[in-house]
Amino acid sequence: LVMEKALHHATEFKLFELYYQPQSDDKNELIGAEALIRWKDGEKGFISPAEFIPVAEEIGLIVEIGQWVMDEALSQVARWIKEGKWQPCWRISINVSPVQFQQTGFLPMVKAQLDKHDVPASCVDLEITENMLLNDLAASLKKMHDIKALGVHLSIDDFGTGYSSLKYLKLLPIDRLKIDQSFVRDLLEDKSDEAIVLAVIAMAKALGIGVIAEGVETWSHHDRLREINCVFYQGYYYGRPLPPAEFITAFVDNH
Ligand code: G
Ligand code: G
Ligand code: MN
Ligand code: NA
Repeated sequence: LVMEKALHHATEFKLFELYYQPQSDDKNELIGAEALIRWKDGEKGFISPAEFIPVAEEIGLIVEIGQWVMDEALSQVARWIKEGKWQPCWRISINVSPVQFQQTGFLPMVKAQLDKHDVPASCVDLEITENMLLNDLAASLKKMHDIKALGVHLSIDDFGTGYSSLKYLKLLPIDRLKIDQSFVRDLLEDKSDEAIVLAVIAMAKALGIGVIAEGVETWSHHDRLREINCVFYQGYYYGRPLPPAEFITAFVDNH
């Protein structure tokens, strides 16, 4: 209840921030960034989204918060494009909650945000999770196709941890799979995890879908992933999520 009240307050007064984490390719070139919400409470310090997003979903506030995230990320990227800090081929990845995706207002909201901001739709990547497809596959598929028709990209976040069947993969208009960090973490020690990552990369390639490995923390992980033909990467090894100005200093200005 305390958390609910604080969340209402934070949403009303826009007390959230977005941090940006770099995503790169096998030549170590930037290909985009994931926007990650941060909430700094005066007393408690940073409260993790892993803690407050589920509460926001439960009380429906996630719809408003999700809209704020999209508005903020697109204003930021529009500014960066104007300042020559963001290349049009880079993508801004935005996390979408299943609760948000299922709203009838979701597609109009995305469309309105694209109209409002000077950002090409092709710069936008929406991260959805496998589990949001379970409720009503036909309706979800239609919504995904409508989103794609706007020119926006779609990724499956935390791939491998959900319940989706492989047969959906060929149906879904998906641009990228984000291999969950749990598979990447033990890649070097655990033969099964390595086999899974290898299989996902091969399968995605055959289906014409990109793959991004998440949670890449060390050079050894990066090196092994390269050996098995992974092309896109994200993780602390390349960079942690940072506030906007620091993101630009670290990953754009100094490259
Ligand atoms: O950034 P961090 O590791 O603290 O994120 C924890 C969890 O919160 C992750 O599952 C991440 O996807 C989620 N998350 C971070 N930012 C957002 C956001 O803007 N919207 C939603 N729906 N989830 C987010
Ligand atoms: O669920 P999702 O993939 O959106 O969550 C992304 C979360 O993973 C973010 O909160 C981010 O802070 C975190 N993250 C990003 N890179 C790494 C990493 O290399 N290691 C770990 N442990 N977490 C990471
Ligand atoms: Mn994500
Ligand atoms: Na993920």
